[in-house]
Amino acid sequence: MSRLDDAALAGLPAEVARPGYDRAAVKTGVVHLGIGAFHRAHQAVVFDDALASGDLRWGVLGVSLRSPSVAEQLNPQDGLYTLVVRDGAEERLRIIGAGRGVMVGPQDPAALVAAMADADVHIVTLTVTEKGYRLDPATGDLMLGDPEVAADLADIASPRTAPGFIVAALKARKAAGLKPFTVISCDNLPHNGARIRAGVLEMARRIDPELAQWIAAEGAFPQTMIDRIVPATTPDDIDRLEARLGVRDEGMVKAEPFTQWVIQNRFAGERPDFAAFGVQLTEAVEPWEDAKLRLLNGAHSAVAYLGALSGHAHVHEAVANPALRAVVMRLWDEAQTTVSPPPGLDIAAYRTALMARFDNAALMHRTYQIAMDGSQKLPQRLLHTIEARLAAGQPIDALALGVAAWMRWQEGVDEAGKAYVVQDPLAAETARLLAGADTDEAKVDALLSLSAVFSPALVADPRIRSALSTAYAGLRRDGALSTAARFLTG
Ligand code: CS2
Repeated sequence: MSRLDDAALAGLPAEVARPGYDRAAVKTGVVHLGIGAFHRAHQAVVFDDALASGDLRWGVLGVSLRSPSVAEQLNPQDGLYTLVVRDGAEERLRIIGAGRGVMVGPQDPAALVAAMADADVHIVTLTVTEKGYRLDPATGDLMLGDPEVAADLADIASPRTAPGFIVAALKARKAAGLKPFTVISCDNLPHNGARIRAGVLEMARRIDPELAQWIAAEGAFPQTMIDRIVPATTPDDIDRLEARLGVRDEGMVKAEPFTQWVIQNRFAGERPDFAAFGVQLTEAVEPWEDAKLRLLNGAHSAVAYLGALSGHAHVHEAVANPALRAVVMRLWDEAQTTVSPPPGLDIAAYRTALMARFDNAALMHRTYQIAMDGSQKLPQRLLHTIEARLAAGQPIDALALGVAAWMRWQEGVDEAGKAYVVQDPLAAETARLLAGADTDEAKVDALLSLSAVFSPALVADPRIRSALSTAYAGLRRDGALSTAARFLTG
């Protein structure tokens, strides 16, 4: 079967939307670090909209910082792929043409730095996941002990990390008399702009203080809130799409209809007319970010651990269980008192819409996928919310159950006795801590000693220890559904 590529576009079924602009005339204005499914279903669509409007400056060079797999999917397809939007029985197909190919960082770091230093590039976006920033999750400091960070500091001409590539490219731009590009973090991190800025400046300062000063003065690292549920593509999704397209698309992504991008109105140079393509530009991103991280992502993580432990493979199946749905509702009751909704956001309506998004059965969003990297996700999704609730003297039962479920998940065996791989940068550490403790309380205490996850102030609060111990003991003794069932009546 032949692959999707430029030559195949004309022969696609009529209902498939496709680029109406001259792809050969597109320039590369954006470099995206970490080209996973999320970028392809979210930011790339906005740049594709910009191209479709006739502004041909916004082609996207994708970058993988590790594996060549996305390059192998997209490069033979002239950078093209299908966005499959699923809602109930409805499925809409659109070919995204913004992609200008994919480079694999480790294959030729210097070539990537040169590409990022090109005068046509105005924006560098990132989705490198929480751990890709090389920042301590609890303190936000650059992890100088990370061997790849150390390697970047020793030889910035041949970087390995996301902050390293940004520093190296900014260094080259300064030397060439160019402006910096705007760096737009699109990961679910609180203050994502300030975080990547701090990491980049710290690294630059250690390499060349003048470079750091220039970046601080001329660069821009806007804060963003990004939102779209984009489950990992499965081989079955690819086969089904092939049957509809008549060509094979190894780079397809699937997503829900909802999409939102809020960007702080701060740029170092050129940008597309974002507002014309549905992006919200504002000075105050934080209220959007808090609401999204604490309501959507907080509930997602809690449901992922509780659901996966109790045998629910997908989010829509987990939230169809009344006890787990009740946990989500209670978690939202708890979290919503800690957020100040931005103008235009009605929390009650937001909650209703969110539950409908979780209920979208056509997405097949795996709980296991969301369960990944929990140690990196807990602070912004559940722990900051817990801190705010405790400071106000308010109960934290549902939030604590979410955290306890993460602790229980670290054991690597579900309630049916089935073993799974705990995918988390701290997995070896959590396994060691759990193995070294014998009682439920000791296990909770052992995990609370992870200073990269739990802040000292939180750990010192007896209320968190007791809430976690109760919830964790309940999970181990009665299982997730029975433990969750208390929220049905309470
Ligand atoms: C999810 C997010 O995998 C996860 O951790 O919670 O990817 C979530 O789907 C997105 O943030 C939605 O915008």
